[in-house]
Amino acid sequence: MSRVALITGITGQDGSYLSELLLDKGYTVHGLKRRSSSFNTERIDRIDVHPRNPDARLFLHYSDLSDAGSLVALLRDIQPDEIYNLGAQSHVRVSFDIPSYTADVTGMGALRLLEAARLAGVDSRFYQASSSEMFGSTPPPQREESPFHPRSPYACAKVFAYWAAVNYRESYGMHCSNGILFNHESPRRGENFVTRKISRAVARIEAGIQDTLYLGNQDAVRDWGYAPEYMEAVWLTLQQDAPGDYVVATSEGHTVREFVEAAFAHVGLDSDKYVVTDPAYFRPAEVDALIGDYSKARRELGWAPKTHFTDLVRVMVDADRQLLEDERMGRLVRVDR
Ligand code: NDP
Ligand code: GDR
Repeated sequence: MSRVALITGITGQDGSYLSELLLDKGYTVHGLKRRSSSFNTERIDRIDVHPRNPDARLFLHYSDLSDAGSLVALLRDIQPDEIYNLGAQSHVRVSFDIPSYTADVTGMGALRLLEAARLAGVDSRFYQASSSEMFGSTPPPQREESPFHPRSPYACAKVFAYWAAVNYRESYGMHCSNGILFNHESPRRGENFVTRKISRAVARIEAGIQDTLYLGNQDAVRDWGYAPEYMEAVWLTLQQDAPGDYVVATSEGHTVREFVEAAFAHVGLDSDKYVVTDPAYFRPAEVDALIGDYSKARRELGWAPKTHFTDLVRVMVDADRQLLEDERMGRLVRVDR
């Protein structure tokens, strides 16, 4: 019998990579998708989910982390072995504009899903996508024991969700684990996160169809890893006999400015000629430096990052150059690079 997983946030960057990883391992994968007025499954469209396909092992269901009843019904019907809660309003800057919504989906959504699992009586392992943003102003290196000091509504919501997962573990003996993931990027990263915004702009500037890249704070330090490798750590977390909480990171810090310079240099351009600071992208409170210590993940999960900063920049810029080329040639673009 193949194992069964439920992924919330399956249409996002991480959900798309995780679903591919689980399908490769023989799982049957169920994903929660939101009702939207436009198509929102672009990242997973390469996987055949048509109900007429007798071999399909990926199934999508309309639901929402704000809708408790639908979550209970889904869990009762699917009876998953593993639940991966990746769904969230995940943009930190936007969370200052829609704080209540962010708290409801990113924070309360996790609690609703935990409670739905309990009420549905499923015997599932539970993964909560926690974030390095929870450390906020706590200086690096941040590890599992480092204090949380969230600096945005998003981070506050993630702290709530983190403790909800711990609480269900302690209260009901559920196998609930948190992955405290530091920033991880890929060609599938949303275009309004800084790395993808930069890689896309570099490709467009090189092609002569964009003049300027407007950015906010370029002094922030982040620990950027490669998303597909982080999904390996996510899966490994739920394969442990005992639940636990794990920092997943590369332990390398770079400023946004360094990312910008490396990306422009990769195509032989000087970033100083194209980048303009726009205070509109500043945040009411910034997180200055996040650099994770992933020793526990290395020790207990046997996980370590393989792709480091320079390669990550190169992979992202080259993917956006190719994407642009495909668009210009009118080729059918599959988002599977
Ligand atoms: P994305 O923003 O790419 O994806 C978020 C997913 O959540 C999308 O599938 C989105 O659906 C879904 N979603 C949004 N609102 C709801 C809702 N109300 N109900 C159900 N689903 C919803 O994020 P990532 O893939 O980058 O991140 C995955 C998770 O990991 C998130 O929880 C994020 O906060 C967390 N995380 C991410 C890190 C990173 O560096 N990427 C680092 C640490 C934590 P739709 O496609 O319809 O918008
Ligand atoms: P972050 O990622 O806030 O770390 O959250 P983001 O890429 O949005 O910002 C990283 C840093 O870059 C600075 N920055 C800009 N950011 C954006 N988006 N746009 C800009 O124009 C810009 N200019 C400078 C930011 O101020 C910040 O310091 C991501 C998300 O995936 C979260 O869901 C996740 O939890 C954390 O990573 C870990």
